[in-house]
Amino acid sequence: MYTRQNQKNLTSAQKKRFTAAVLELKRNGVYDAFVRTHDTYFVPDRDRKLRVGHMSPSFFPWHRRYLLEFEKQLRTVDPGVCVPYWDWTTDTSPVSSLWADDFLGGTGRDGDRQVMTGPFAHERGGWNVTVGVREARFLTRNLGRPQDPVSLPTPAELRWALGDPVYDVSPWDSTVGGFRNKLEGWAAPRSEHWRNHNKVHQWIGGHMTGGTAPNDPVFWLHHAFVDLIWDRWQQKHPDSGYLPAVPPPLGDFQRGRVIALDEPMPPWDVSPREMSGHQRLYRYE
Ligand SMILES: [Cu+2]
Repeated sequence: MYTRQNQKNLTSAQKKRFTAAVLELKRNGVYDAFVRTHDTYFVPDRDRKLRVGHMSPSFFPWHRRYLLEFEKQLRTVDPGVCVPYWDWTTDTSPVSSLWADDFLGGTGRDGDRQVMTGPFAHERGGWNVTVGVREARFLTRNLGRPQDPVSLPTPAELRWALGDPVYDVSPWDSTVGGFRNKLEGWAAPRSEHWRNHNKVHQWIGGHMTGGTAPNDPVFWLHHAFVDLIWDRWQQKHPDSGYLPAVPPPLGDFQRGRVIALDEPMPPWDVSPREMSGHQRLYRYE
């Protein structure tokens, strides 16, 4: 049992241990295997195949397992480390301690968006992007997208998602509401495309906007908060649960494309039911 902390409360020693463990996983090749897995399972609606990681009900349990696997690897490097979370509804500044030189480093520079500060700056030698490389091997960010500003989700926007007592609704994709889609962030009026989780990816910019988003270590802190939000929703709606409870019926367009409560979520042999609680493994503080 261990405790995932709010990143803003970490001591400088804890930050150092976290980034050192991440850098070690990068060095030994484990990190890039995780980036590849995320990219492989980044399957959009338009692809007529199984969607397990995104745009589908198993978004939460799939990422919970994904974070747990990553955290397990971190803890083999340093048993005192776990994934912190970033509450992006309250810690909204592009110059907060999260983006400081002693933690994740800051935004990218003008022009090529290259991150120049912190332990993941390319020039420090420890952070080569190898998966999903377009042209450059350095990490990119564009915090807040100043040339066309986006803002982080507000507490009200998060409450809007948390207030929905229905976990997810047919057709189980990116087009309609339900807590999962409101939080994942595809359900939006035409005037504004992103909500909550997706908006955070857009606010960070650079590598965080694509299927290889875990190239940016802030991915883990973002998704730990998403994982915590799933907890909050469960506490708020104790009589609600994961849907669909059973696979869509024969003839349903989404049959074979989404995961029901007791079906395994590749690449693991674990179901959403088995991932719907974590209290014996870790807690949030
Ligand atoms: Cu994400």
